[in-house]
Amino acid sequence: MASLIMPPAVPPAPSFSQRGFTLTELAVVLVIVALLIGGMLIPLSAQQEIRARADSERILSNIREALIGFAAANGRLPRPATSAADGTENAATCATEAACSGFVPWVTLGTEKLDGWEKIIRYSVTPAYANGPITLASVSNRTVQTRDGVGAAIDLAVQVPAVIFSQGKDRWGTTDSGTVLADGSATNLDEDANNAGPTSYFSRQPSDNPATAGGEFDDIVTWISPNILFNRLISAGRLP
Ligand SMILES: [Ca+2]
Ligand SMILES: [Ca+2]
Repeated sequence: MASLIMPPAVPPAPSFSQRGFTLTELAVVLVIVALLIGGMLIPLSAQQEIRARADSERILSNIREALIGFAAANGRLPRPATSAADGTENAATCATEAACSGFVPWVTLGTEKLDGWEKIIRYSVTPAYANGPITLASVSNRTVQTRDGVGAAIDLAVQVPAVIFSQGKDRWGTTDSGTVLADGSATNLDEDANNAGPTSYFSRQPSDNPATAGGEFDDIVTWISPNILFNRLISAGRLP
């Protein structure tokens, strides 16, 4: 009788949870945990610094676009802000180069006032581009230099209508409430030049080394190309 023959007992297969982890698996898990903790321990200050820098670059880019839009709508660039507390453009035309160098007119432009370190964004514009309508004959006079391989100052951009920059995390800057922050270095010549303006600026790789040419540097400098500006003004029907 076939029904009396019992099938052989099959032992249940061990489930994953029952057999536990092998030493190899544990080692892999420990390595992954170590990597995760290591990633979190990349100094928080360094992560914040990277974020503040990226924020500042995005803000400067937005402001540059807003300036070009303002020029398309008005035929000229705006003058700097009235003051650290008043972000409307200065009502008075710029009588000097220095009068056309100050803070970005954030209210007039509808842009951010502060960079990633809560410092007011700086702005310097050629008076001829801010006091009246821009023509194809308008000559802009801001310059941006950098440092070559041996540390000499070389031109990066000349005849620039406007320069927009952040003074970075350290050395110089103005807080939201208008407090001017200390320079704090006798060797940061390129940052000193940016702070003083009004027509010559530096854009360089960041450095904490006082002995490097131009000294310590963490400013983020951007500018408007005259040719892009002319192009946009022609597209807007502001120039022939
Ligand atoms: Ca700085
Ligand atoms: Ca200095």
